[in-house]
Amino acid sequence: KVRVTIDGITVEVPSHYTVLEAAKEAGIDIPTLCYLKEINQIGACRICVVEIEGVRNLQTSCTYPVFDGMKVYTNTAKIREARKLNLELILSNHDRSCLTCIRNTNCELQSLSKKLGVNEIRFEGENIKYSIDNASPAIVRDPNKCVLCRRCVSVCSEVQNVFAIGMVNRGFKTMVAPSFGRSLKDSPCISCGQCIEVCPVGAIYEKDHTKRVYEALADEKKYVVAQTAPAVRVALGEEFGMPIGSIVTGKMVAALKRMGFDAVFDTDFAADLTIMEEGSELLERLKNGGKLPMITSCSPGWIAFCEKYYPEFIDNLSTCKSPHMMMGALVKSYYAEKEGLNPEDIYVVSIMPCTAKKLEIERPEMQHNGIKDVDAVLTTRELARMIKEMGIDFVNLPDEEYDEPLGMSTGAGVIFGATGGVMEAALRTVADIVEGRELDKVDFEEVRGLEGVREATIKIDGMDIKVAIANGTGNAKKLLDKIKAGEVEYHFIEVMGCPGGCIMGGGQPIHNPNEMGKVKELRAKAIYEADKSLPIRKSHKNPAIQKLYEEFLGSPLSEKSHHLLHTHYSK
Ligand code: HC0
Repeated sequence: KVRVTIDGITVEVPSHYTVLEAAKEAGIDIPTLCYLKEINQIGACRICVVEIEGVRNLQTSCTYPVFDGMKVYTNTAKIREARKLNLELILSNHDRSCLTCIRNTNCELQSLSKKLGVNEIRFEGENIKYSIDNASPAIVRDPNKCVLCRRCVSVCSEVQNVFAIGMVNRGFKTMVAPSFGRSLKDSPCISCGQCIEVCPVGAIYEKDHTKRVYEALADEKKYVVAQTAPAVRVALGEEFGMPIGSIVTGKMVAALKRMGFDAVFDTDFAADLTIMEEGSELLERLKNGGKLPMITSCSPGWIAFCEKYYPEFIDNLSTCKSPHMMMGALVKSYYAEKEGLNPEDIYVVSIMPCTAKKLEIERPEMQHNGIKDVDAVLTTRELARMIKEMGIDFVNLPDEEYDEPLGMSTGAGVIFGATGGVMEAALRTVADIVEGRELDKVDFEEVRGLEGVREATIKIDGMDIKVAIANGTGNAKKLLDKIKAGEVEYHFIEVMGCPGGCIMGGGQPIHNPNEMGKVKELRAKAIYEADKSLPIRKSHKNPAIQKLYEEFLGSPLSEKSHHLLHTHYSK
């Protein structure tokens, strides 16, 4: 440990700390812009500059290491002026159309301008007008808003190991972009949207689907169905100032009904259905020598990563479509039949914490007879925007119930939203089926947690089932490389494309990315609370699922199931 004095306050901190970390320990807030703890500590924006006694020039506190006896000043006139000037220079080359910006009122540049007392624009840069890259089905990139902080580049490469974007050109022409002037659409981008979550401004955001949903809602011929993903219910409230980790399922359903959706269903129902199909597929592969390890296929960011970087694992993927795609297929077949609706008149909107779902619904595998399973995907943020635009007082809404029959779900369905949840839900059902009785065990704590890669061995009917879980594609890479090297062997693997699973999807409410650890914990806690609060917690016990098999599908892996609920990805 070393002793450091910052603005007269002395603290003892580990010797590997930076000045910024030491200041935090001393309760001193140094403003930052490009800083992302451990991922992007590069001193690019020079907002966090400080004075260090005995050291020439101002230094960036996010990069400067502490030393014993160090004396630091964070709040002198010289520092305040330098920070303000640095910010003004960033603003000089920024498209300052704040009023119409997607991040208006939730922008770090905006709040920093206020904090540092910028009250006039003194300088103008070259302000080259770039075209907006909106060719990708999921992600839009606006270089005019970019402040070159490089957070997105770091997350894309260091965390997700995707390397879709980097720094190109020099001087005023410097920008963040895919290589060779390509669009994101033609880059290795997997549409996970983790770049959006860390962008301090409105330079990168999801492809808008609100317009097409407004149009569908206004079209009298259309029967418009909403379905809500597990992770949305534990995050949507944040957009309305509610505490992080609030469970707002009932209010969300009430809001969707007021918005004019004809039916509101729960993707958790389809998650239960996925467990029936995927659990059966696993047992089938175990019994008949099928391809192992079987790897979950519900995260479209992960699927895109697998296709682009690990095609040799494509046959390991479960053939199950992701739950919301299964729901779309069922609404346009089972539900349409039941209600006497023409599938062509049904418009399915998935409310998702995910940006890659926008890519997924466009895949040719995800349609039948030219009719798409799902027509639009709204992120949690887009739904919140629509609720606000429609003047709905979300916080004071009563709790309302999903519609039947596709609104009934279990605790196993809801835990899909957190890393390890699909695995746990599958184990709850597979264990009962293999043992041939209903086990008391519901919680499989051994697969929970937030670490990037986890593994466990689960004993079921005397058999050792070896499982692993990876969240974030960078962690998936670590796991797959070990499997390829023959260092580890598993029967079943869950991979989710985003670190933390869907609760941390690229479509979720945006907070200061340096506080996301806490956000992740609180949202995950809420997911497991939601699970505990439900009367039924195993997918195969869901009466609506049982009825679906009786009335329509026959049995898991039946011909009809294969036709509607399964697919194949090709190399
Ligand atoms: Fe997920 Fe899903 S759990 S991917 O994370 O499997 O997005 O929340 O909706 O489809 O159910 C996201 C969340 C889903 C799907 C489910 C799965």
